Amino acid sequence: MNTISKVEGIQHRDQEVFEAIAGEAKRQSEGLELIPSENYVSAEVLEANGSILTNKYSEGYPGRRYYGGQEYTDVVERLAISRACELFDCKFANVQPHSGAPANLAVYAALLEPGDTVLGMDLSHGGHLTHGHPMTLPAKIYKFVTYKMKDPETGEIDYEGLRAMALEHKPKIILAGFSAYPRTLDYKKFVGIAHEVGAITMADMAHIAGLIAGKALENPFKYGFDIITTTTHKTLRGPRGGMILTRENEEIAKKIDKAIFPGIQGGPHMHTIAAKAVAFGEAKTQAFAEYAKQILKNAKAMEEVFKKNNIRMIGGGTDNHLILADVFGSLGVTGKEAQTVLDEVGITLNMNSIAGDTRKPLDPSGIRFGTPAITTRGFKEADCALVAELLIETLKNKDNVEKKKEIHDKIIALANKFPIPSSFV
Ligand code: DSN
Repeated sequence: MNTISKVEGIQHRDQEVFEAIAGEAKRQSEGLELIPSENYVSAEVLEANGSILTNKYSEGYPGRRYYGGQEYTDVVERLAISRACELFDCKFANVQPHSGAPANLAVYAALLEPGDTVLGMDLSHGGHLTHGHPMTLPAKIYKFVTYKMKDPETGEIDYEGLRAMALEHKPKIILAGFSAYPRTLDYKKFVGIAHEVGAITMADMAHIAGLIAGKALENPFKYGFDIITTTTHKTLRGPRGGMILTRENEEIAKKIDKAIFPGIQGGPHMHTIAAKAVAFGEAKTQAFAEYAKQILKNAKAMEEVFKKNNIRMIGGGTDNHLILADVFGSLGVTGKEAQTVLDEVGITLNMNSIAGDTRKPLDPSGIRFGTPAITTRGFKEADCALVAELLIETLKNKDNVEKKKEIHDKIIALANKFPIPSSFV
């Protein structure tokens, strides 16, 4: 398979789309990607994702499909399933979810009746929209109650509060997981509380799946969690997609399969499933384990620089791949201003609300950033410390055009030292 000729094809036949892809390739290559949920896939993942498997309809599951011609798609899906189970030490995997939101919806649909209760982390304390934000479909069907951090300065979860909520609301599912939380969770406590109230335990590990696969962070299954949902494109470094893992309960796994298809999805995206299989194969290697550990070391190096500059971090720092910094409280720069000015110098991250934020979500007090993507490019601790210095220098000089130009040149020079692993333009 020759990816170059494919792109020459686009270049010659559809200049408009080609130019947009080429522009994005340049942006990804010359800028520094600090959005903690983004990453760069390998050439092999990209190849599988761009393969002719996109032509195939495969409703159903391996060995029981509704359309003919499945001899190769079955191989691909079985490989993805068995590799996922080996990687995360569980018995069942559904690799069909198109992304994290449908994966979470499918678990709710599989295990809850309308009106049933889920206890998850509050969005403003690091949880995710799909854990019950009022504007989402699940929140219109099910009842969500939330727990919070005990103290945003340490990041420790309020486990007494969580237990009290569980005893009061008797949730069917207790959900651990986050998209903007920098500390580790005490999975044992979650499982203990769930057992007290007869709840199923679900971990949404979308952000940290790669860190768990690489054994840099602990696996919730080790503590008896029932279900894990995840995306496959963040730290796991696979294609854009989702996955649901069930530790050992076959009845739950069967309900989840039915909830995905025919419940909420139609034909699986077999090209993406092939790319997931390739990514899971990569995640089993020693090189990936080293990558996962380096992500954490790099985040610590950035934490040090933020500490040295007296910039407040929610949770006081990080145990994982991300940092949530209160730039409004510490530097008087809003999250939106920070995101915009950093884009100007070639650093991409996202504005983010922080616990107790007095500002609005579209112009919050915080920024969220992390190290998965730059670690893939080969950045080590000293490089990440330099990035953190440049980031802070930019915020301190947000109106100084000359200074920003100087920083931008430094960012391009730094980025050019670390090529992105795969791009077909
Ligand atoms: N959008 C993802 C993130 O950035 O955390 C979560 O869905």
